[in-house]
Amino acid sequence: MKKRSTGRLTAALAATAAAALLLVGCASSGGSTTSAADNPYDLITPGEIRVASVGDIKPYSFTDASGNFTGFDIELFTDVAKRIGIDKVTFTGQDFSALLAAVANKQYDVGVAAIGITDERKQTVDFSSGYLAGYLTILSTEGGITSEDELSGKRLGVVQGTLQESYAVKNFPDASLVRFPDNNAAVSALNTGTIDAHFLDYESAKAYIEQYGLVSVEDIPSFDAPAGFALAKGNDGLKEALDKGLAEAMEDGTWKTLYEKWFPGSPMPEQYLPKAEQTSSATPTPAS
Ligand code: SNW
Repeated sequence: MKKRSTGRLTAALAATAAAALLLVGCASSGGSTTSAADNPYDLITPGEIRVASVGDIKPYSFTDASGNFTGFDIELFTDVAKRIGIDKVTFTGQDFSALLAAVANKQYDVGVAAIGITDERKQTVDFSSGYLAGYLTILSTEGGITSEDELSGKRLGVVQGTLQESYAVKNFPDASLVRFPDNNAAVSALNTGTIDAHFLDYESAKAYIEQYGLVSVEDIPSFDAPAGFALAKGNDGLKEALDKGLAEAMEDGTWKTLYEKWFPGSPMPEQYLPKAEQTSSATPTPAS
């Protein structure tokens, strides 16, 4: 009796063990259902978003005195991540020229750095919907060039891989382009007279103007390439979630609050405001 029951127990244990093995097999090989449920955004580390950014594009994205990332893009992304259930977001600085490849290779989950959405870049990565549209600015020194017409024969700085670089190649063929890894290096070169002008994003130009007493020469509209969050191609789960989170952040006024905080005095673009505010500000102002 005792013996028989032990026998049954052994058989039961063996069956349980076999079932457990089967489950392990499922999870490791055909485990897409299990892992998709645990990691719906296909993140490198489930529950955490690893972001590649740039540390010297103030006020979009930059590192503060303690080395932490902050700025409009950083706070907006962190807010959107929270809305999709991710509280842990880690930002790492990269040269801009390396950023999209690093996202495409899945070294990072997302790229956040005022990255303009273009068809060319869409060959490498996917983008969320746009969240910011503005100008590209030519920056010079007091007493330096005063218009883009004076660029001929002058040394113009650009950060490698930016829209400014491709714009300059196309539109300023007579300028001699000097490519830099980042804005800080280019602005030092401008301050020491190694280059005659630097071409960068409007709000960063404004920040350097305030810091060094530099001068804005020209603002070139870049509304056809609004900034978006970059992510690896085909990660539709993450893209759809980010788009939904972004739309919510725009509709409840969070986007506007962050815009006013980081870009004070800049003209308020209408398309990212809550719908009710778009309608009212779209109403023509009576002339009188
Ligand atoms: O195209 C603009 C957009 O309209 C907005 O003003 C934010 O900046 C842009 O996305 C352009 N940004 C540059 C680019 O995408 C430089 C980004 C950078 O320096 N990290 O190449």
